[in-house]
Amino acid sequence: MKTIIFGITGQDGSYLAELLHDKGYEVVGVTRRVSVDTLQRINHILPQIKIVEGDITDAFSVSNIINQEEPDEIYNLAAQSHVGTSFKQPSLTWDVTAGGVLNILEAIRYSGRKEEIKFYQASSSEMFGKNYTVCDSQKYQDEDTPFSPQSPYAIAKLAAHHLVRNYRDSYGIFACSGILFNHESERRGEKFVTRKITKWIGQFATWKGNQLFIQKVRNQAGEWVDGPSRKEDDPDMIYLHPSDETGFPKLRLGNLDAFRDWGHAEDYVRAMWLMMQQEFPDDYVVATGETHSVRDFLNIAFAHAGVTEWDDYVVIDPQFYRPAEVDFLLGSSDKAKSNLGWNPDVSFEGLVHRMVERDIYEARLQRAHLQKV
Ligand code: NDP
Ligand code: GDR
Repeated sequence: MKTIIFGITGQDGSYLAELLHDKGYEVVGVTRRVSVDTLQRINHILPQIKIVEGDITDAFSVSNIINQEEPDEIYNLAAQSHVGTSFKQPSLTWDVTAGGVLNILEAIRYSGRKEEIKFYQASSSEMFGKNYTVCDSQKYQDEDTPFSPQSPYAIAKLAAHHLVRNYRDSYGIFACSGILFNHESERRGEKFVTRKITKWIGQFATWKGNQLFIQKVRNQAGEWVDGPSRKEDDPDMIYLHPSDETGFPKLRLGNLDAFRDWGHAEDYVRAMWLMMQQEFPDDYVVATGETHSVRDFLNIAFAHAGVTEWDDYVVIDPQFYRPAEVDFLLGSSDKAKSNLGWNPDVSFEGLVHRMVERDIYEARLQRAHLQKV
């Protein structure tokens, strides 16, 4: 079996490449030319996979790759995937996240092998936006919940979602969409809220050799007191000692009251593969069935690093608020559970703990390295 993964350098792409390689697939990953190294997440499996250059907004490169490689399965994980950024770069988001999918579908349609290629599209819970279903006073989203996208990203994903269904119905292409709820990991992009938090904790933990978290600090009078001391003139910085000239910048976040259904990416790429092994293509919600606020995430992440009161470490910054917000996501994966036999293995707490531990470890490693050079 041969597969093409668009978006192989991303969080999900790296886990999916590992999974498919372990299952014996010949894996071809598509990467675009950028001025920095984007291969960090797949460096460890590079010798076992093939990398080709392409960009999903370039229809010619997409169809050339599909024609030359003759894959059995194509996974499209490529997107401008940051919701906040989509408000700032809506046109680019549209071209990549919606237009790119059309390019792949058209390339499959005219490949001369459309009956032999299976296609997976990464749809998103963001497509539900503010909508949810209510049953027995329980709020949730499933495959029957109407969509109400709230951002250029979600609108582009919804256009792509409809394209996939349309190409399935019109041309008989085995095309399916996974409506995946938020999934994170130690490899999550650093601009998403979960990783932003755990990365900050890791950096702060190792700042000046801080044995995170020092709950007792000296105040101006030289007495040991609870919590970080602050210089009056700069409330955005943390000073662990009154004599500190330079402080550590506080963690700056936006809306802490948004609720998300957060799982681990390793579980979610397994669901993608399972969808592609079915006799008929279909769309599936993939979620844990639990919802937590950003505030809950902060509570567990800081607690795991030894801090129960994190208010003094966090600043609410309006620049991280979005023009329109999605307040509540909680997915029901009953269909995926019964049809695919899929269940998540990693709990919410387990996810947060893994991310915190890895970021503290990596920050310490980096610090140890810096001390040697
Ligand atoms: P990432 O942002 O980590 O990865 C996105 C990938 O898309 C990267 O490999 C990126 O390449 C690639 N890419 C971006 N633009 C282009 C382009 N023009 N041509 C080719 N490749 C491009 O996302 P995730 O791994 O988290 O998510 C994977 C997919 O699933 C995305 O489509 C996302 O929208 C969707 N999704 C994600 C969820 C989540 O919670 N993670 C939930 C629901 C849906 P580069 O490295 O060069 O930037
Ligand atoms: P989301 O993820 O928008 O759900 O999209 P993100 O982690 O960006 O935001 C989650 C919630 O946290 C709030 N928030 C902040 N978000 C970011 N990024 N930075 C902050 O500082 C911050 N402070 C608070 C947000 O407002 C939001 O409510 C992710 C992406 O992976 C999409 O590609 C995917 O489709 C969806 O999940 C499902």
